[in-house]
Amino acid sequence: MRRILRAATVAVLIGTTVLVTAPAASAQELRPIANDDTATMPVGDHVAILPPGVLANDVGVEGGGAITARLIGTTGQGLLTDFSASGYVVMLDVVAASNVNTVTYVVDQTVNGQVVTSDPATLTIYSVPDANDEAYSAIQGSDVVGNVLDNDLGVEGGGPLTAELIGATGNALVADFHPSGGFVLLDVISNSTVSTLTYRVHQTVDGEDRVSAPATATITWIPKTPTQLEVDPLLIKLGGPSLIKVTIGSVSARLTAGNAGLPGQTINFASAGGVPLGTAVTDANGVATVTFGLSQIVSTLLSGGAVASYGGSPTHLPSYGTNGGLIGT
Ligand SMILES: [Ca+2]
Ligand SMILES: [Ca+2]
Ligand SMILES: [Ca+2]
Repeated sequence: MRRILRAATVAVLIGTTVLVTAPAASAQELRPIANDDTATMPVGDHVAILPPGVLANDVGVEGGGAITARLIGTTGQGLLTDFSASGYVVMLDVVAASNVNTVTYVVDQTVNGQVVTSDPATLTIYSVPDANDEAYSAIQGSDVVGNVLDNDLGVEGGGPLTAELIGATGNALVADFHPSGGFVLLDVISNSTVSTLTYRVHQTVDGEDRVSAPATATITWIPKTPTQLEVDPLLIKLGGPSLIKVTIGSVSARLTAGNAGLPGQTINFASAGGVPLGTAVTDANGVATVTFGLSQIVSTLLSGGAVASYGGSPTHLPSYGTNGGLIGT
């Protein structure tokens, strides 16, 4: 009697109307009830359903022992690597081409000293797009352009992937976030440290909208203040074999933050005596070079070397005078 009432409750939960009549239940009719389950698996990835797993919505006979799950069979291309009595299920999509996999199981339970078994139930695992995190970096005050879908994977045979922004953190302005996955972030206040964009991926598969788990793009903003600004003696070159014949020369400075060059930054060059040598913008390697003429060379030599500075404050080389000097032979 109790068991029948519980069965009716479950049926109502899944939206079916059941008329409960009340036959006298014999001991043999007291069996656990296994209810179907669904789960999603990122294509090319895996799904793990932690205990109670498939048993979470299953019903044991009251007064009986613990219910346990027992595998009957599977369909689909996914590789079932774990199926335990606790209801724990792990499936891998080793072929990265799954669409729908099923795992059929029954529930066993000891009731009145006898093991009784439910009717089979099926866990249906739908493959969904695999959204993966990614990382970008950009210099403070600049912008970063990227595409969150670049490293994401769709279900084979499904429609195109589209990205849906579900959250953003940080000071940078999200100037664009397009369903194609493309985004533009602007560090308009030039002091961002980290920005994140959290999104999910949609794909139409078999006429259904399959939705990925959320993934996050993390943008690390590199401080504009360089951690290192150096004039490399090897980068200081004069155009002739001797001082007398020098007509032109150049000096370079390398701007770095961490281990990376800082491209696109303006470096000011001057002699130590304050005579400007010019300005130059760092290249992809963070190196800026100015070329200067004879009078500047003389001035530079007389005042003891070249100095590079960066930003609004005169960031003179801490190593000036050793590796900051102008070298000429
Ligand atoms: Ca179940
Ligand atoms: Ca991604
Ligand atoms: Ca993944």
